[in-house]
Amino acid sequence: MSQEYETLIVEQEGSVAVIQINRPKALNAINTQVLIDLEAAMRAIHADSSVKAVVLTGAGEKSFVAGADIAEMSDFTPLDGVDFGNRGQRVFGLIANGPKPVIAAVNGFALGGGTELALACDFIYASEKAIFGLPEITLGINPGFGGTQRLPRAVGQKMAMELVLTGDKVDAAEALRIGLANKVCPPEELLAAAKKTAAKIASYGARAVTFAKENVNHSTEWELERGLAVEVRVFGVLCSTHDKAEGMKAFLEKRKPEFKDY
Ligand code: DAK
Repeated sequence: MSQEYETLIVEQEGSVAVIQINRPKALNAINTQVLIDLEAAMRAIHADSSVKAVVLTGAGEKSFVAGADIAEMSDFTPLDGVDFGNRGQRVFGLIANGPKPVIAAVNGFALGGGTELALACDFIYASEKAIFGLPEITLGINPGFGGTQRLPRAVGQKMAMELVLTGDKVDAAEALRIGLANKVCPPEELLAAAKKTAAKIASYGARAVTFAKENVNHSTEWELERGLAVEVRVFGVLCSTHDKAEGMKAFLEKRKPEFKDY
């Protein structure tokens, strides 16, 4: 967690890691170096048991991530495009399917790859100044970091179709209305709100949190019967843990539980 990154600022506050994407001159656009750094940071966080939740945001006041880096992509050969896409899918997969919860704190522009990055997170808190959208169609391409797959799962197929085909942007209030953002905050309160929720989740037993995240993810990937079958078995496994015994004992003794993550 003490590692330095060229394009990220990573800090730890208690059990919460805060990752800021830090290329403000390019409105935090995602280039190859951002993907390299994000992959390394997520792997370091997964390996560090002192980190139990993550907040992902953009440096500066204007932008979360204004998309994949158009200047870099403009020179891509087809194979560059494949490499960039594969790296992106790997990184976004580490966020979406990794063991630790990740909250996107969307502080400004979240366009193209920015909306896609936020969608890869477990849920989204947005500043009143946030702007979301998938404008790839206006550049002659299609969303390549999961936007055509994760946006319909978040807001429904028809709403996602309109946003993908028009490239229209939506503000924070509309993002809240369609279920893209969970909460909208004044800009100066956004990070504190995301950190507060992350700290709350981090206060629970890490195994229960990881299994619960996996189970909820199954709900959109698997058929119901399979998801239910795994859910009940996961419950059975958690019944063997210290944290289940402690959580229930603490309730009955009317005190705060002391979870140990096993
Ligand atoms: N890439 C590179 N630079 C960017 C950028 C971007 N996406 N967005 C902004 N910048 C740069 C600008 O070029 C400008 O640089 P300088 O001219 O100062 O050197 C600086 O950031 C400030 O931007 P503006 O001067 O434009 O600022 P404004 O306030 O006037 O406008 C804006 C802000 C966010 C509305 C505007 O910058 C804008 O429209 N940006 C582009 C938004 C966009 O189209 N985003 C989607 C990009 S496409 C794939 C996987 C994923 C993807 C593709 C393929 N594979 C599987 C291979 C994803 C594609 C995308 O995300």
